[in-house]
Amino acid sequence: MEKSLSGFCIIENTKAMIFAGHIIAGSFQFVLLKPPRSCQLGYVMRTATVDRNTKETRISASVGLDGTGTYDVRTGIGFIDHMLEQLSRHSLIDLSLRADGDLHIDFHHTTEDTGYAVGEAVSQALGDRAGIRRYGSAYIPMDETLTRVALDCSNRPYLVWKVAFSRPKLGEMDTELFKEWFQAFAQSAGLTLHVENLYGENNHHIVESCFKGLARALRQAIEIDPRQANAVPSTKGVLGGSL
Ligand SMILES: [Mn+2]
Repeated sequence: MEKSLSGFCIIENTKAMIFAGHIIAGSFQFVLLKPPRSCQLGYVMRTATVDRNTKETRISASVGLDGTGTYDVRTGIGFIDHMLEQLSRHSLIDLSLRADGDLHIDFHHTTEDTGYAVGEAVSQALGDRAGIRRYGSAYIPMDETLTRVALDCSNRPYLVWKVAFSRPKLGEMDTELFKEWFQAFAQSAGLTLHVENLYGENNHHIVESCFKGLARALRQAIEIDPRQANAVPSTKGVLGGSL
């Protein structure tokens, strides 16, 4: 077995198979995925669970980065549930989320804190970020709407949000809160995240295309690159801390 216990690493590499493992929080799990034609890729499932409790919200978030896009989401805000289900489904990140927040005040704390919790879980599951593709981008059309999302799993949190809504509310949800969710997610997941709605009229389409774009871009960026499965994709050699 491989001596290195940190990050993604090749532990055996033959003509027919590549086995690789990822150590998260000291535990080693090994799962074989369906093999592509000529080789089998074995990945340790990259998972993490985050419990985040404040006087405003109590949240438990679990993610599986090497999942199938299965989800079990209950935040008490129907629209956020709908968006996070899209995020899971289109990123193939398995997501289990429970949030119990101060919705009697408004949706602000619960929206923002679910972004922090899910982002933190993603960051923990990424570990030292070795082996990932790092960058991802997507154009997402929804009827009359088109949105572009580009991101870098840089661990240098930064959000560019060029998204305008023509209505203050979608159902009970304040549309201004969507930026808060993306800001929190970018911060805790350690993403440089650029989201731009290029055009669109329907506010539901506009925000949903942002979440789907995030999902698709994230799916690319967190995928293991078999050409450099044991390397941190940075000339600095690290993707962590304040760089
Ligand atoms: Mn929808």
